[in-house]
Amino acid sequence: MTDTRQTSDLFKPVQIGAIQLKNRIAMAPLTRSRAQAGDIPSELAPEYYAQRSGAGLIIAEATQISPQGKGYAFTPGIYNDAQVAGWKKVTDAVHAKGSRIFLQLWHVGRISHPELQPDGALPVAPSAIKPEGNAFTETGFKPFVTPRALELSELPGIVEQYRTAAQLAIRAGFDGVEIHAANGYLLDQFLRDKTNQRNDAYGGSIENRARLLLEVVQAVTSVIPSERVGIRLSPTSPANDIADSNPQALFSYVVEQLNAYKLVYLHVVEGATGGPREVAGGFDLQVLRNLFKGIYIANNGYDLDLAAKARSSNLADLVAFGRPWIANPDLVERLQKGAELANFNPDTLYGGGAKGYTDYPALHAG
Ligand code: 8OZ
Repeated sequence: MTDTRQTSDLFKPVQIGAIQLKNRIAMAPLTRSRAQAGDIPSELAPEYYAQRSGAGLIIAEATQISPQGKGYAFTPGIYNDAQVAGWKKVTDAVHAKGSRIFLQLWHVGRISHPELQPDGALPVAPSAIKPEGNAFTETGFKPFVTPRALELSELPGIVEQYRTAAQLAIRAGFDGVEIHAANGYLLDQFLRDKTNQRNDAYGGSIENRARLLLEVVQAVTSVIPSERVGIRLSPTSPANDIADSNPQALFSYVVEQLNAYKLVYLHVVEGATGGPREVAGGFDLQVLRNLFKGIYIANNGYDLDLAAKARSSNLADLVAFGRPWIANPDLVERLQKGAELANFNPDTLYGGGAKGYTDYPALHAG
C-alpha cells in the first residue's frame, strides 16, 4: 500500500489567489451557535479557531449579513462595529498561528422563524413556500412557517447587505469571504425551481434564477478583490428541503457565469450535506470542477484516503473537512501521522460554552 500520508501534496503549501496556505486542507464552515448577545462572536471563538489553525484555510462559520438573514439561535453576524471587533480577535488569533481565514456570508431566507426575526416578522424567501422541518430558536425547535415572498424592490437592499458585509469582513481582518450559496439558504432558494416560483426577472428561466446570486457576486467583487472571494454551492444536496428539476444544467450555467468574476475558489458540498456522497439520478461533479477556472475545494464525507485520492487524480485542489474538526483540533497533524480521530459529542454541538467547543484535546498539548 502506498503511504498516502508521506506522498500526498495535501500537506504541502499552496498559493490561492493572493494568499499562501500552509497545506491543502481546509476547515469547512461549522455552525456552533455560541455567539454572545448582539450576535457577537463568542469570547471563546478566538481560542477555538486558533486551536484549529493547523488548517491551511479556515472558513469561519456561517455569519448573517443582516438581522433578517438569521435563522438559528446564537449565530454570529457581520453587520455592525461590535461584531467586527469580535471577529477581529478571531482573525488576529488565527493569523498569529500562521493560518488563513475567510468568513462565510449568510442569509438564510425562509430557513428561519419569526422568533429569530426583527419584530417577529415572517422570514423572507423568493416565493411563499413553507419548508418542511423545524427552526432552532432560543426556546427550542419550532416548525417552519410560510415565508413572505420578497418584493422586487427589496432585492437591491439585500445585495447591498452582502456588499457591506464583505467590506466589514475585510475590516475585521479576514483574508477573504465565502458567499454561502449552498444548503437551501436564500441564494440557493433563488437558484432552484422548487423554491423559486417567481414571475419576474428573478424567477422562471435558469438565467433569471441565477440573477440574484450573480448580482451578489458582482457587488462583493466590486468592493474587495475577487482573489479574496470564494463561493459555496451544494448542487445535489436536499438540505433544507431544496430541489431542482435539472441541477446539472442549472449549476453548469452558474459556474460558467461565475468565471467572469475570477473568484478565487469554488467550494462544493458533494452529495447530501452531512450525508451520503452518492445521489440518486447522478450528477457529474467533474463537469463543474472542469468548467470552473479557479481553485476547486471539495467537501463532504472525506477521509484521508479519499482526500489523497482526490489530489493524486487531480479531482480537487483543496479538500475541506467539516465535522472531523470538531473533536480534533489538530486534525491535520492527526491525518499526517495516521492517528486515531476522536468523535464529537452531539449534545454539545450547538450552544453552550467551552464544553464540546474548546475543550477537545490535541494529541500533544502545547
Ligand atoms: C447546520 C446547522 C446550522 C447551520 C449550513 C450553515 O448547512 C449551515 C448549518 C448547518 O450551511
